[in-house]
Amino acid sequence: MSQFNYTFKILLLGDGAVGKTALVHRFVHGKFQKAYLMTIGMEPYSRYETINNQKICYSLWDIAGQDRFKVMRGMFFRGAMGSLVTFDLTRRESFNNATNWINEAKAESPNQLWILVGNKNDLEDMREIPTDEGQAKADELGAISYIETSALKGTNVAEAFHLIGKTLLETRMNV
Ligand code: G3D
Ligand code: MG
Repeated sequence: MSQFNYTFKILLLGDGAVGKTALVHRFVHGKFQKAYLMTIGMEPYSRYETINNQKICYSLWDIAGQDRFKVMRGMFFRGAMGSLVTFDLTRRESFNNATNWINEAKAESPNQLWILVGNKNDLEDMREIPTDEGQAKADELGAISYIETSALKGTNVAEAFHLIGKTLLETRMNV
């Protein structure tokens, strides 16, 4: 028997350099690391928590964003229950591409829940995407939420993962 009541497979998606590895690292290890190696293919992480007396394993799949890894991504996407679709608040292109990311992931696991994450909100002077635009896109594409984070400062990072975890737990416990 598993020591967990639930294991949630959650993907980190988004263009290269939006901060996926920094976010997952912040959530799992509680700190920001200055220099990251570029993610090759996929890097697995896990964190365990008890929510509503249920032992949860977050199985986090940090997916490489670069186009050259595209061929191998489909197999990582299979069976995903949730995604953090991440963009960089200071780079509009990464915001536009969020649509492609969720479409690509939903093609493999259509029933997953996802949230739209605008990362690097510590760089307020360089911001290109206003909050209401992020919120509008999340609503339009059917995300359960829009959240702005800073992996550097730690702002809203745990909240983003918990939002997915709690919603998954509620939907699983009610079936
Ligand atoms: P990725 O996994 O999406 O490819 P990384 O992105 O986590 O490797 O981060 C890419 C770059 O953005 C890194 O900078 C990292 O330090 C920076 N970064 C990540 N999150 C934040 C954040 O919240 N705020 C700020 N200011 N920077 C962030 P380098 O310089 O190493 O390329
Ligand atoms: Mg990475």
